[in-house]
Amino acid sequence: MPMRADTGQPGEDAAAGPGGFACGPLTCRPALARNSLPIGIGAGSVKRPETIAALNRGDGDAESAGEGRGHMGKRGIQLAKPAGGVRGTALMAAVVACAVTAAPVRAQLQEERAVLVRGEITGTLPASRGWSGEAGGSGHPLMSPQAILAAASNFQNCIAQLWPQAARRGVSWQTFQAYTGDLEPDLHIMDLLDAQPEFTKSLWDYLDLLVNDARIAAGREILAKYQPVFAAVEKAYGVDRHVIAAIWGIESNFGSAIGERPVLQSTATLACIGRRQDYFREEFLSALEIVHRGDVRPDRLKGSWAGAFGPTQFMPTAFKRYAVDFDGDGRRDVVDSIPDVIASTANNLRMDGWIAGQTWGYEVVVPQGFNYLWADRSRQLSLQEWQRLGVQRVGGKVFPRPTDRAYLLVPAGARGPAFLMLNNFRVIMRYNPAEAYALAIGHLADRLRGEGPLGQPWPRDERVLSLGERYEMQQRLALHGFDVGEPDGRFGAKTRAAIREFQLRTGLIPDGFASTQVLDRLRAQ
Ligand SMILES: [Ca+2]
Repeated sequence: MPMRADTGQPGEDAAAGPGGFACGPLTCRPALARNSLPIGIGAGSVKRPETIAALNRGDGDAESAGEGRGHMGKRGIQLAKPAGGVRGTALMAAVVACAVTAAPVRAQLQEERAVLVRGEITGTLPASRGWSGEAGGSGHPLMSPQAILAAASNFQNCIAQLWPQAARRGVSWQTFQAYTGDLEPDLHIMDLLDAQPEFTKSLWDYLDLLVNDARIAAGREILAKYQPVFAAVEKAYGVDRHVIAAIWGIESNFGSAIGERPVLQSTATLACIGRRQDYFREEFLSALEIVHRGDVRPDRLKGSWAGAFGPTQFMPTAFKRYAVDFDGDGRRDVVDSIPDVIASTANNLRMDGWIAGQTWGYEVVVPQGFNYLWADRSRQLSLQEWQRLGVQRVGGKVFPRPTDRAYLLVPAGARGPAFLMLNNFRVIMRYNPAEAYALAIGHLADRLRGEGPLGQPWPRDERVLSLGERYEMQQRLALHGFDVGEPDGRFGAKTRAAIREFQLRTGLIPDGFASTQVLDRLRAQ
């Protein structure tokens, strides 16, 4: 679910580290939506959608999004059938005008670059389930109840106005009519778009959920069952089959958690209502192209609330860029054709810069007294240069390609495991721009290949900061003169850099990890 188009700077940062991950009781999603990636965690047992997502946006700060804020006990404003247009249209116009003039520039920029939360656990609520009627957690003017109601009342007009654009893409009037004629908005998606869970999961809990014995076993079965296809795809695209299988496993739990929301309805809703309309207009029009060309059966074009579909969760625009017809039936069916799913996912990674023969990264041990200022994405050294600095692979193994360049990542700070990340880690992050996500993919791929668990423990006694505490940390850092952007509770590159500087100034190890210790120090200052 490449939400790449939306992110601007893929891989800008991650949900890992300071931010934690937003997770429901059973699921977690790193960043939003590879767009939103619903991670199919134990979907079979999930009775209600739990979205998790910590996404990055803006300066790379991770956004947490989830269904969190309440699908229970909400007032549930009944949205009557979209009633006519004139009043609603006028109100909508007023709201839009307000949004344009009042929104801070930074918020606008963030919006442009935000990654969406793609995920949701699927097979859960029917699309007709209601919207809470509450304002979204983003505070965006287009997410107020009034704005949502106004936009919903104008929904049919909004869709009808997209016809000329659809026609320019080769969509026939017959197709347009057939698939938009009786479309209704799914307003529950507005709650999902703006949910901001107060509590997030730690990176280790997130990895435990995603990379476990059941998923490893299922992945090995998939690799064995489709061995000839994986081999042919690996040969054609040069992408490691274990990484493809890992993406399949993390995105949809090997297809068992794909999402039940009709993609046309979800993307149409988001194209006409709420704060991400420009982004989703492209997705909606691309979804129309897909049904017009007949690549995916219309009744099978279902997915997450953000519109990601199929076992590896392609967004419609990503489908257009990357999908291939590997089984030669003339259709690029990334839902029901396993060869097309595997090859399209490989093609996605290849087109994003995958280097054949290179792995994603290595778990490494950092020497005593190491200068953690070197653990920075901007410091790229060859593996042999890292070795000269005393950084070694876990278990004393050698680096097979010592001239590959890598950066050092300590996602849970100096007390947790360290990793040297190669080019292909960045490629995985383009699939879904969250460190936690990419780390889960890489680690699951290693496990599918037969390697063991990580060699170093996580600092499991570290408590992940709540949303409120993250706001507070940013505010306190800003009070001390550090640039964290506008405090928003989302931790990314800027906040991490500010934490490092504060750690240096106060004699702590400058690992950039947002620990409770750092917060305590800030409070004591
Ligand atoms: Ca095909």
